[in-house]
This record gives sequence, C-alpha cells and structure tokens, in this order.
Amino acid sequence: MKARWDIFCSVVDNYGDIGVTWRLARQLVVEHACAVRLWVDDLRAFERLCPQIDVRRDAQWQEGVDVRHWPAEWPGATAADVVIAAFACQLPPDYMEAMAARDRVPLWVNLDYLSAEEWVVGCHRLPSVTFKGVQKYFFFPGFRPGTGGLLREAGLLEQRQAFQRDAGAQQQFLHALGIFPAADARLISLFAYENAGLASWLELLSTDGRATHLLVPEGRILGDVQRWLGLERLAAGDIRQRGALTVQVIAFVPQAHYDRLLWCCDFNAVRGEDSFVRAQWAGRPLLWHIYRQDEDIHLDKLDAFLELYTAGLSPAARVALIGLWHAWNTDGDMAQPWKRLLEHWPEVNLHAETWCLEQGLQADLATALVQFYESWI
Ligand code: TRH
Repeated sequence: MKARWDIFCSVVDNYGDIGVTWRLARQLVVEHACAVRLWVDDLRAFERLCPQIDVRRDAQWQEGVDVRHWPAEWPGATAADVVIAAFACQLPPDYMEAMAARDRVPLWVNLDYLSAEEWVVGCHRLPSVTFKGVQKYFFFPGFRPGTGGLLREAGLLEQRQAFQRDAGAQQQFLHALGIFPAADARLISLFAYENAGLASWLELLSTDGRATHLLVPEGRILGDVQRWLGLERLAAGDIRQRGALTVQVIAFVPQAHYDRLLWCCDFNAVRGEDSFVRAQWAGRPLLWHIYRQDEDIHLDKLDAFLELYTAGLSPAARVALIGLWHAWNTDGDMAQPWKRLLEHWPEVNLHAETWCLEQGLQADLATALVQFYESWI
C-alpha cells in the first residue's frame, strides 16, 4: 500500500508557498511512490507556475498529484498517513478531528521556512504541539548537516550540467521565449521585490564596457525598472536599450522553464525561498533579495547564509560578495559593490558550482521527509 500524504498550502503572498509545496508534492509522487493530495487555497497563484491548472475545478490530477482546492467546509474529511502543514498554516478543525479519529494517528509535520541559522539544527524534527493525542513535529529545510536539506529532484544537477554544456539547447530554449541576446552579452535574470537600489545598478550596467542583457519576469520589481527607463508602463515582450544595457521584460514562465532560464544566465537575482534555492542549483553566481520581516530580523537570516556561503571564498572575494548582497537588501547603492564583485568574477563563478555540488551531497528534502516518516512508523 502506498503511503498517503496530504500537503496543505495556504498562499500568504507571492509564489513561494505554492512553489515549494508543488515541487515537494511532485517529487513525493515521482520518486517515492507516495499518493499525494495537495490542498491549495489559491489556485490562481498556482496557475502562474503551472498553467495547466484549471482554476474552476475543486479536484484535478496534475503530474500524478491529486490537486484539491481547499474547501471552506470539511464534512466527512479523511486524514492521510502523513500530514504536512506548510509554513505553519492552520489545518481545518474538521480535518484535525479526522486525524485524531484514525486507528493509527498520522505523522503531522510543520514544514518550516528555510534558514541557514545555526539554531535550526537543534530544532529540526523536535516535537511541537499535540492535538487529541496527535503529535506535531517541526521539520526544517536547511543548508547545514542535521537539517532537512533542500528540495532537489533526482538527477537535477546532471541535467543542469548537460544543458549548460549544450550551447544549442540553451539557444533554442531562449529563442522559444523570444530572447536573442548578443553573443558577447552578459545574461542576467532579475526576480526581486521592489528595490530602490536598482537604479544605481542599471545605471552602471548601461555605461559598462561589456553589454548586458537583463531579463525581467513580470512582477514586483517592474515598477523600479520602469522608473529608471522613464516609462509609464512595461509589459511582457517589451525590450528597451540604454547604452550597453538591454532590458527585456518576459512573461512569468512555468516552473520547469524558470529553472532552465536560471541555467542559461551568467548571473541570477532571485528572491524569497524557492527561486533562491533554484539559483544555487544553477551553479552560477547569484544575488538574493530576502523576504523582508519586521524589525529587520531577515538580515540575521541573510548573514547566516552569507557566513556559510562565503566560507570557501578568498577574503577579498568574500567582502565583495557580502557588500553586494548587503547593498541589495538595504536599498543601497549598487554601483561600487557590483564593480568590486566583477573584480573577483572567476573565483565567484567557480565557487557557485562548488557550493552547488557540496550542497548536492546532502539528502534532499523529500527524501529526508520520507526517511522521517519511515523511522517514525
Ligand atoms: O514569490 P516569492 O517571493 O515567495 C515567497 C513568499 O512570499 C512567501 O510567503 C515567503 O514566505 C517566501 O517568499 C520567503 O519567491 P520564491 O520563494 O522564489 O517563489 C517564486 C516561485 O515562482 C518559485 O517556485 C519559482 C517560480 N517562478 C516561476 O515558476 N516562473 C517564473 O517566471 C518566476 C520568475 C518564478
């Protein structure tokens, strides 16, 4: 009998909640033969990442996953063997009653936010609250040994490396998206929240000795791009040139295509959680726009990651990379930090691949969850 898993996803904002849970659900089905229902409260957000989603349907199969629209009422709910509440979302009370009513209570897991902080190791897999005899556990993704690891599909790094070795495949992929960068241009993707520091970076890129082709998926940073270009409106398909800089707005692409886009680029600006991890699997230098939290606590999270990520760099490259990431996350001036990073480009480039391969040695998150369940039963 296949183990039955229920994953609950409440879309708080943006796309990270659904991005992570959809990826996890597919991997559990494909690689671990689990029967997975994915309960999502916002199918429109889901549709952006997975255009096959029919937003009018309450139940549908997508890539082997039983996708359900989270209903308002849960009469006659049946609970699965493993219940994942993603990012501390509240389970429906009737569903919790169904968990408690099972002959064998389910494994109840809170899949937490990703953090490189040290305390995560101590809290990973610890018991949390109980409900009528059903125990909930913390499960922390992470970069350090002793955490739940990162989402990484089997063979992902090999696929990525093969794609990056194949110039023809990359060109074909980019052309299909309407992207035709000049042969010597630096290709950069830009997925970020609003950022007042963007103008200083674009200004510098436009006066640079080397051409840059900047790909901007439609989203929150677009307002800053428009302002810098002095335009009222930008939309997918628009291309504008300022000096050495070509800015191209592209439509939001399905999740698998976004991976390939990251693999094609020389440098990826990413945000939140899932794109941040995918940029690391791309093995290319990256810039993280971390999700802002009250009292700037996100900056501790940023520094915790930087400490780990830059440990293998020379002191000068380390200072350059940290300087750039700090500037980006404090709406600071990007011109000088970018110039400094370029001085260390070969080292930073090589390091991105080394870091990726090192992280790839750890068990991936889906496997770690399955192992947790197996040891729990
Ligand atoms: O969208 P994000 O900012 O998401 C999250 C949420 O805000 C969440 O509430 C918060 O807690 C978390 O950040 C820290 O960034 P993220 O996590 O990178 O999610 C974006 C998803 O969208 C990711 O799965 C990649 C996908 N994507 C595409 O599929 N196509 C695209 O064209 C792009 C740009 C992204």
